[in-house]
Amino acid sequence: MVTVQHLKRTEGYKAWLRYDRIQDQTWLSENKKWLSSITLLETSPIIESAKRELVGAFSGLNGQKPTVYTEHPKMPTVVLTTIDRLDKTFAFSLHDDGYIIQTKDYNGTSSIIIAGKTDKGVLYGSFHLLRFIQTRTNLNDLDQIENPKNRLRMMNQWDNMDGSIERGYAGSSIFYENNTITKEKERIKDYARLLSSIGINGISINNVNVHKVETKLITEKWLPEVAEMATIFRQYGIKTFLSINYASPIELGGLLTADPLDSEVRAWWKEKAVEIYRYIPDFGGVVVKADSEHRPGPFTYERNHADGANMLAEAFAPFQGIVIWRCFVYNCMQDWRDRKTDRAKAAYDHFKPLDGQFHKNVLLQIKNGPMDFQVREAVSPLFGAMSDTNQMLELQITQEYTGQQRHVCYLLPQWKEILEFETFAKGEGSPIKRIVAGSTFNNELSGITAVSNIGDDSNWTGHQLAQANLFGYGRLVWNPDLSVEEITNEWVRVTFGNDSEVIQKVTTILFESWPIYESYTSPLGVGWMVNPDHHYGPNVDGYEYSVWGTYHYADCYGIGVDRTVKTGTGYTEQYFKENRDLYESLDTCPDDLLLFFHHVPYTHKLQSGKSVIQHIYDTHFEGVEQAIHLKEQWVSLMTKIDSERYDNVLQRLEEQIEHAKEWRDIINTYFFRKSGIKDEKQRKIY
Ligand code: GCV
Repeated sequence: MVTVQHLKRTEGYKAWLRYDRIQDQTWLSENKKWLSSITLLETSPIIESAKRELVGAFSGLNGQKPTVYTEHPKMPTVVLTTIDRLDKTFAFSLHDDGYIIQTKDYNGTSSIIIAGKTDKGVLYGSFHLLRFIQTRTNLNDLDQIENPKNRLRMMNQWDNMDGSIERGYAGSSIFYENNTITKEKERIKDYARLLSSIGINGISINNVNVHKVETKLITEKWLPEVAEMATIFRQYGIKTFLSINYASPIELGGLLTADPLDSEVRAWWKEKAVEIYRYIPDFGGVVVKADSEHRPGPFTYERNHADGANMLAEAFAPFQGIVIWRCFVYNCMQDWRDRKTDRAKAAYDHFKPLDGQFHKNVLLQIKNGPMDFQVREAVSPLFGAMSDTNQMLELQITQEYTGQQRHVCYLLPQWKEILEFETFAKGEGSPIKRIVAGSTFNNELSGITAVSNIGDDSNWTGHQLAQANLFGYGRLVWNPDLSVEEITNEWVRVTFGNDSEVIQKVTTILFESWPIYESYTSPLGVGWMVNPDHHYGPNVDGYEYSVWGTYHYADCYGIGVDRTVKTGTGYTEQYFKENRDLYESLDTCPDDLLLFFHHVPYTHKLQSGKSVIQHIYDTHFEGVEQAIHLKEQWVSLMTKIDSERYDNVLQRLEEQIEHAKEWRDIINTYFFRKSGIKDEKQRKIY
């Protein structure tokens, strides 16, 4: 069995927390003095974590363990403290998780002061200092103030207690095995370190599909061990949440109903909350998938989602617990003859009428798109549509529809587009990033969450380059105003070092990867076209003829879903006017979402000037060529990257090329046969 001690020595396991001996003599001559001591003006379990990180890192970077003081030594030192302990010259306005890092003479000693509003800020600031060092920043005049833009910065694990991970592509769960909680907690601690280093402050530790065994996580059988995990995360400033089964009062409590308005059901949840908080006093709250994909929910009792969520909210409110209620509610068994039902409309239809009815401690979790984490889809019109309701954005780091961590697909550019999307909810200046940060409607609760992409593979994410998605997620959620370029540059440097050729090439590979993946998979925003169930690989009609019907309506004349008000499902109506008009008209609908909004003939001319069919052929041929080029760029870095990580990426890029060819051929042949229209460039189509 591979032990964590062994894993710790592997390159992939270190991820971006790597502190190899610094060889850069120029940098050392200016900055080495900062690596020899740390001063703790106070302590707490979280500040102890910060100290451990700095001691471990400085030892590696400098080849010598730093001295730890509790009072200012008469030598340059890194000071860890909460800001209130410092004098009036430190009058900064910090949020709870905010911090400053300043190089300054303090108490007669030259110091790098890391001062947080709370101890969590101290920890985040310490990780920030380490990034400065890893990117060889001059430490002699630091002056940084950081306040996270999002209060809740969460991670959702889709881990099951049998050790499997729903949509997991990097091995088995690090949390569970054989229907128990794993005894080996070291890896969970290392995960907590990774998450905390990028600013994550909440985690729900089990799948939103809560099956029989996991339903019991909120019972005394498992709560002591859940509490142990919560202790690990707490030391890194992360609150623990659980996904719960809406029908728990029946399954655990022996009640005959889970009706949210039933007094016994309400009393059952209240007692349950008391019990949970007895074990975990700072428990974050619960995540709920209800009335979704066959999971139980309030609809069974002819109640609505506000009834369901508020019942739980009442139980958790006395402990400041929150109820994160997912809006992924739709009819997953849509009949192909029914051309009016539109899955894309469902969340808005269910939730918008309930605006203003949810309790203060309910937070609605909305997937970025109205369908399901496709390579490209429109943004959910629910963002900004509920001015009196707390909203949270859900992204998917795990690459369910974007290559399953066998293809490189860097998702930051996609997330950035989503965050910057102008909803016009309160006129111009209402991008999604402001709505979910709570600033557009002054929400007390708000934030961003994402489905994690890690498992027990030695490098956490299966594909070494998929680590960039995890890192980038945290950094972007901390500050959505950061550019993708800044975050990417940082990740490449902290992961692969500061060689300019490595930075340039890895950055290029990452930046090109999403457009390339899109080009050889499903075109023009139509989505799906994957094998049902596991969702890997091409199958154009996979969902067209499945009971889980999700349609693109391709026939011999054309393709796409007519979602217009004029002739289609009326989905475009759900957007604010500017976007509704943009998408409704064929003249203005952006090419990349054309088939999401319109059904058009294959001969339809895109804004690019090409016909739809020629666009499909061209992108599929070009996508494969570009995938080959990704590999060429990687190969040119062979001597500059350790063989473990080099080989991991090389093997996956080779697999990606073969798989891209399969996508190309299946898609092109399908549309050639359907349309009967030849490729203008007469390339080989089977
Ligand atoms: C956890 C999609 C995925 C499911 C997932 C679901 C959800 O349908 O394929 O695996 O279930 O989304 O987000 O609830």
